[in-house]
Amino acid sequence: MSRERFYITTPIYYPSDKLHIGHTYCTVATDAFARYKRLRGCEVMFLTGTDEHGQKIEEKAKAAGLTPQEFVDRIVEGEGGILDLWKLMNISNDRFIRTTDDYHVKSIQYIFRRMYENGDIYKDKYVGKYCTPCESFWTDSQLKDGKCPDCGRDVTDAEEEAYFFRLSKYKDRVRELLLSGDFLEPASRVNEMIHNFIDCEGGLQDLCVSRTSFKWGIPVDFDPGHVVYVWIDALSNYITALGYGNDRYDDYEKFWPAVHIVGKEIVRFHSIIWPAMLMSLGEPLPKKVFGHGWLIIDGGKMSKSKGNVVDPYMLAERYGVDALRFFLMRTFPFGSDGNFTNELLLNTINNDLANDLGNLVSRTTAMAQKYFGGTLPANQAEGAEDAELIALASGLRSRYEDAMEKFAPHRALDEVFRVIQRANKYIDETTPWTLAKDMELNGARLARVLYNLLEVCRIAGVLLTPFMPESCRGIFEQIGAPENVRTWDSVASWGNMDANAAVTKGDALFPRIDVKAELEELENIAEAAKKAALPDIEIEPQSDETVDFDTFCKSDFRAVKVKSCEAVPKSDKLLKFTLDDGTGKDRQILSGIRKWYEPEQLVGKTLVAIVNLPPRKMMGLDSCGMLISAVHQKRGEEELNLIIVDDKIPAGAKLC
Ligand code: ME8
Repeated sequence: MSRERFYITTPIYYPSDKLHIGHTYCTVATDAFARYKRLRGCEVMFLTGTDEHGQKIEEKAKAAGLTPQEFVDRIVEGEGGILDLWKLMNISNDRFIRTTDDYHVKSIQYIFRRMYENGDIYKDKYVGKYCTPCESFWTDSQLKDGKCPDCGRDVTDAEEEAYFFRLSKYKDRVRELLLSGDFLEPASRVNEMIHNFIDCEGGLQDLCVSRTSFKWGIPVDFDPGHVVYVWIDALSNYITALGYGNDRYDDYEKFWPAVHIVGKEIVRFHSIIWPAMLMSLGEPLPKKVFGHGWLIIDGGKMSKSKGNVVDPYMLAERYGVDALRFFLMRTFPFGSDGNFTNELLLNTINNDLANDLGNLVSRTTAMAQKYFGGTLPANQAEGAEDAELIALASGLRSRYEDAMEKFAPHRALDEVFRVIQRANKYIDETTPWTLAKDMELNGARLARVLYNLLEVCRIAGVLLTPFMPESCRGIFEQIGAPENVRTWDSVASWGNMDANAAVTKGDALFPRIDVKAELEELENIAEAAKKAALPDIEIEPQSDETVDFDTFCKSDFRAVKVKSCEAVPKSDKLLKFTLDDGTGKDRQILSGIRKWYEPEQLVGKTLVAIVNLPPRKMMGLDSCGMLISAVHQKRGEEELNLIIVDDKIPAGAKLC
């Protein structure tokens, strides 16, 4: 009998920047589903990749002084890039597609041509707004206050020749699909799609699928001025990666259709446009689209500009890949949004992993070592406390399966942890350390208690493997579980652990975290990252306000020579200058530039001061005028440079 096949995909991500915890969340979830299906014996194809074309990438590459291909290569394959991130996160994808791969390009041209030839793609005019300096087309909804969203300038009405996909033709079939069974989940998204995009005013509109205003895309081979506009290019990856329309792979018949795991903001593309494209091509429709929620921060979206993007590399390196994978799956119900906080992360690691799971394994293995030298005797005695634990653990696999089949990993984990917590309670109930006081009398009972605990560790280990592959391997090694009891079948029933397994006590699987200290540290790291993301040098924009010449002339700027300069006691900002201003009398000015200068280095220098400001007191001292500095921001911090002029300028010379 051939094995059940299962094809699962993540979205293909834009390599326009480093990926963040949100992308990691989706990929880890998809990885857990893929590993779960493999554990069940399915033949799995797990695909992820990158969506590399489009105007945004073209612009970013230009700003970085690179060709678009060089730019995406760096983000995808470069050090610390997307491939590295998935390797670090232990992602088990079978294939990785890049939309710039030759075979994909060829397939897209084939798909586009087929849809053109069957009449579902036609040429028409795209009516929009055009920004001449940016050479960009915009739709009305893209404009910001009626102006170009990039440069803020006026736009003009314009037309561009473009190809359109006859999406409207598939309206009824798509509606039917959305309403059928569980094609789109969570179910709440079905009404949202129908209401917002199909039964809305204007109904389902045809879709613009080509552009002539930028170059970074797959050329339409029969009309080379056009490039295929993103969604046909991107969505088709799910079949081109199997060999559809190319001879690179030959897995289409074998694996299609897929389950698509996507974020909620692209559910529309996957549940409406993608099925309609497949209908046009006469191909089978996807098995399912699951729209997961967003990880949000302080109630809002993560964004580079807000400087609150959470870095998965840093968290995985600090707390462990498995701990991070686990946290993401355990904490946020998969279909809903979840608020990410460092505190939640650290507390989940401490409570679930260090306390509940880690303690169960370490207490069990330590006691098996201490009381029986690592191997339990065959002579074991059941007790009254056993039944409840065994019943709960015996039914775990089917409850877990139910949750995983419904794409509810948080619920599957909840079931596992209920059993782990019950086992910890069982330790308190059976008090093995008391039993150990009289081994002759209670040795057999103690052996059974420890066997039951090892068995819970094993069952939990098997079911946690899709989430924490490495840590579970560690659990199996410590409890001495060989390969044949690490399988899906072996957790269908209780008691498959060998009674005489060799238990070893290893290192703590999940060290406890000092939450307070770590929160501070994470705060510092975030601050530093925010700073690093700031522009190197920033200068204040020039003023729009004009000043009339007479007013300007009233400001009396003079060259002044520094006779002496000293720090003002008790002030960390001020320097006190005694200046020769050409009048024959000393002038005293206080200036807040101590941070940038040593007083002695300024003595003898010729500076510029405005001398007709009213005198003011600072730290009890008179300051008569102000020294002029140039100011700019360096990585978000103000920096001042005194204007130091040529020493041949005599003291008191007027600047005008
Ligand atoms: O949309 N929380 O790529 P993309 C949870 N190239 N998930 C998040 C997230 C967050 N804060 N931020 C991103 C694209 N994601 C297209 C897809 S598919 C044919 C083309 C995840 O780089 C989520 O899965 O913007 C979302 O759908 C995806 O990243 C978007 O990635």
